[in-house]
Amino acid sequence: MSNITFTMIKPDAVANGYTGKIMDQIIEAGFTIRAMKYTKLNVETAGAFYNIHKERPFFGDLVSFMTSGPIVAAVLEKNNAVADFRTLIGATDPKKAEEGTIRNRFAESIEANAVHGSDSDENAANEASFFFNMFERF
Ligand code: 3AN
Repeated sequence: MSNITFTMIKPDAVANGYTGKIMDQIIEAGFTIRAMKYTKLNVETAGAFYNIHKERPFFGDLVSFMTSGPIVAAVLEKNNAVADFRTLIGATDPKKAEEGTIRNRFAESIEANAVHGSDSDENAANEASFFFNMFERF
């Protein structure tokens, strides 16, 4: 059972004005914000963040999409955070995301899919410390 997960509101959702609605749905679902920032990835930082996907055919497109505009990064706390957050956001492909999930409500496509959510406790810890130092987490 993990207590933290890491999320990003991706450039599509920020540009479409959904930041507030998405954060509201996250908080309503019982997550507490432990760190948050509005920032923009560049080719180097996005490439490092998605390093595990570097051999995938969509890697180049993913990096250019994720650097196309500002994002909101956050560390969230809740019991069973990783699994519960992935349930809240829905499937990677919004066409397959369940009704009412964040991706069902706000995502455009499998690439522009509104939010990121860590897929394991180990990745949650790594991703949180990639974005936030100890003075930025409360
Ligand atoms: P998730 O974000 O649901 O954990 P991953 O880790 O498989 O999904 O993929 C990371 C990101 O790569 C996705 N959020 C999505 O933006 C992008 N992605 C995944 N699969 C594809 C695909 N087939 N085509 C384009 N982009 C993809």
